[in-house]
Amino acid sequence: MRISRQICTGLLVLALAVGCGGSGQVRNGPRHESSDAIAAGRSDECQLLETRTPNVPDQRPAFAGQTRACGVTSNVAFDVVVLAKGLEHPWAVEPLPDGSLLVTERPGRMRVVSGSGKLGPPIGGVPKVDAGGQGGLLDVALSPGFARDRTVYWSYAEPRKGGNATSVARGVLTADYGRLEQVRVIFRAMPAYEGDKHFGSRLAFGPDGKLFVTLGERSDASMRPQAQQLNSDMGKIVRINPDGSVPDDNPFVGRAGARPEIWSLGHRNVQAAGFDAEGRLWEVEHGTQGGDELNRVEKGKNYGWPVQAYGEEYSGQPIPGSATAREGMEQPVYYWDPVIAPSGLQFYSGDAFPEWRGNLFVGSMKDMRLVRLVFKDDRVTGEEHLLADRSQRVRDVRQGPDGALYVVTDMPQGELWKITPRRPSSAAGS
Ligand SMILES: [Ca+2]
Ligand SMILES: [Ca+2]
Repeated sequence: MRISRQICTGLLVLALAVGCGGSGQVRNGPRHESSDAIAAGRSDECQLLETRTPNVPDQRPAFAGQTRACGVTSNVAFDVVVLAKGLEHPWAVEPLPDGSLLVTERPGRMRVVSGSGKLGPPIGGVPKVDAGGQGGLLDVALSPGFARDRTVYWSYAEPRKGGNATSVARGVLTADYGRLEQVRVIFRAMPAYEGDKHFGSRLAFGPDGKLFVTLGERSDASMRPQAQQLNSDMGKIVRINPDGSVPDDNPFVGRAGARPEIWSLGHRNVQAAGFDAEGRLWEVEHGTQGGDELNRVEKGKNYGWPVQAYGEEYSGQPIPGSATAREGMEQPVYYWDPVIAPSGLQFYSGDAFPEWRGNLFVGSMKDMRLVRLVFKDDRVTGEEHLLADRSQRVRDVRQGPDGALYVVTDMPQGELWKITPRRPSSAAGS
């Protein structure tokens, strides 16, 4: 091991953050290698968290630390309370001010679960969804003024002429949580398409009061090019006013042939988006195999898909016409090869876990865990995987007003978890 570590160190410039197996050797077992740390300009060694062979071993990151960060350990003791069970493919959890939680179930139901775990009945007034494949009732978000206006926003696969597409509706939640009233569809992504994949669909209100909506490119080869086309919402993040109208200061307002709601382009399928403590938008998107990405999203920028990407087709073939770096396109801040299949994110800012402040939590469906990322100067410097022992697909993670983290799992009998600091009286183990 000592010899291999020295060799790794010697090769660090070539190996960069894919580790010393970058030339394609099969690598087995845990390694204690220092290529990431040293390539990132540090003299300390670190243990890589990801030790599996990359899907595309000969691809090279654009900068040191863009993939395979050092493994880090929280040393934070926490309890996981299972607040609800038997949820059918829950897609989103949204904490309410009174300590209860709004949850969506993909077949088309929205419910409230009380802070003590009482599962409410389906809320009335939710329009029909096109449930099938990845489609159905998807995200939910509270109006920034929810305490006054009781308004709730949700995204869903809407049945349309010609197929379906992602839409956003809003409604006013009655005081008894029984119904949504004054329901109105405020946004319809265009065009419709006959398919059941890549609806995107996270909703995030910015500090500017605008609603950001993430949209997938519908997956099929015929639809992919639309991620680069400004006359389509596919593969975009859009920015709208809370009533669905388009803000005047969007980047493509007034450009002939461009849809004015577009904020950023070149996305594949974004199911995780949110704002950091500085009010900046980040997203995590599904790549093909070997290409999941973390991006910081800026106005009018192009994030590359399908002509700039890491990874390869599920067949193992190269992505046609794609390179890992192109002029004028944004590099991901971080990428995963192999992928984690990310959904849901939360920058932690609460008081319950001071050690986690500023960290980014991301759900992993494929590997069935909660991913924690540590940053320095907007680069990922550490990664930890939590809750892997539960073997459930983590679909969404949100911070409650109490500083607890709330997680839903995408299973036929999915669960809602509450993660809190370990009480002194509780048993050892997490
Ligand atoms: Ca949400
Ligand atoms: Ca990209």
